[in-house]
Amino acid sequence: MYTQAMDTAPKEERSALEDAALQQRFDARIDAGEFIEAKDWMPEHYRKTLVRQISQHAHSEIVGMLPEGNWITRAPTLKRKAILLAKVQDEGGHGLYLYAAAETLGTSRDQMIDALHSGKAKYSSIFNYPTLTWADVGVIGWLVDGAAIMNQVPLCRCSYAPYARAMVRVCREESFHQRQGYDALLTMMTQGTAAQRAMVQDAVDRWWWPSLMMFGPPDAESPNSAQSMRWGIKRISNDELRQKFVDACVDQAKVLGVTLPDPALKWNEARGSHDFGAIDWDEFWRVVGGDGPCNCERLAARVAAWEDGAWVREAALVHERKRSLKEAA
Ligand code: FAQ
Repeated sequence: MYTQAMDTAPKEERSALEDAALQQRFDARIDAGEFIEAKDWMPEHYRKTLVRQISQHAHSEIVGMLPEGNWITRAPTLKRKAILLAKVQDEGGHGLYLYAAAETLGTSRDQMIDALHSGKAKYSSIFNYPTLTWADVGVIGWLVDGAAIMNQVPLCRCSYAPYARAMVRVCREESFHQRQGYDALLTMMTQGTAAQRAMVQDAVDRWWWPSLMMFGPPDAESPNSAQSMRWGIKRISNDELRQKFVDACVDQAKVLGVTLPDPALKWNEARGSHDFGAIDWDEFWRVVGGDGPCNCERLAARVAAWEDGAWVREAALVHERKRSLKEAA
């Protein structure tokens, strides 16, 4: 399929001296906080890092449609069904903005989808957990979208402009997603039965730790962070974002009337933040490595959706051929 990439002169046509000058100018622009556009020169490593992160992000959005999509037919009211339908559709849209942003870097949609389907590309660990009850849908909105916003607001200032622009729109929509989840939980906690309140607490118990893992490994064990921060791709570190998320959730949990499942969670006056317990990083790496509760199911669903959609892609191509023939005539 087509790509929107715009490249500068091929590498072999440029001298080492020219390359050094381009690199110097690029570094100066990054240091000055300027945005880099698709047509601008950029180092190959910067381009590859962006393709990796943006495509992983896009994959996360479309795989992320699956756990919640599981509940569309079983939403408790028409209002909740309409909200959930719109939310899942938004996630598909986020995937599209992000694939389009990655395409500007010279990689095709087909290459990215291939990498996902063959298991070469990563997507967020969080979507490999099952949605067992309706409360899980609310908790995904509150915690998973909440973590996503915490991580993604700084990406609106990412040095690569097409990614930053996509993130502005994504973040606006994510904040509605977070609120609808919180609202669904609040309804169950304040107007629901004891069984519904227990269902919410159970969902919080299962999603809390995986939500903290969404921010990625600790800074000291994050191989990409230092360079990505130097380039202004990431603006705030994995650990700092995780801490901000924990601090924000504590009060929200109090208002909801749920307990966060961490006995070590407590306010630390000296740090002005909450201390929290140890994250099970073995579990995180197992899930990232493909051995989570739903990895096989998620990938199989994506591959099946791709195969089932082949006729739509063929029809779109035939339609486009006919349209351009007509135009030429
Ligand atoms: N899951 O060196 P770092 C959403 C990998 S969207 C799986 O720290 P980096 C919306 C990482 O890729 C959620 N893998 O890496 C929604 C790297 O592997 P690689 C997705 C993870 O890139 C809500 C390795 O570990 N959001 O939720 C994870 O500097 C509800 C070492 O890590 C984004 O993608 C993980 N959790 O930092 C949809 C945001 N964490 O590639 C539906 C953009 C790390 O070297 C319903 N991405 N890894 O082989 C980012 O901000 C960054 O890429 C991080 C990771 C922070 C995720």
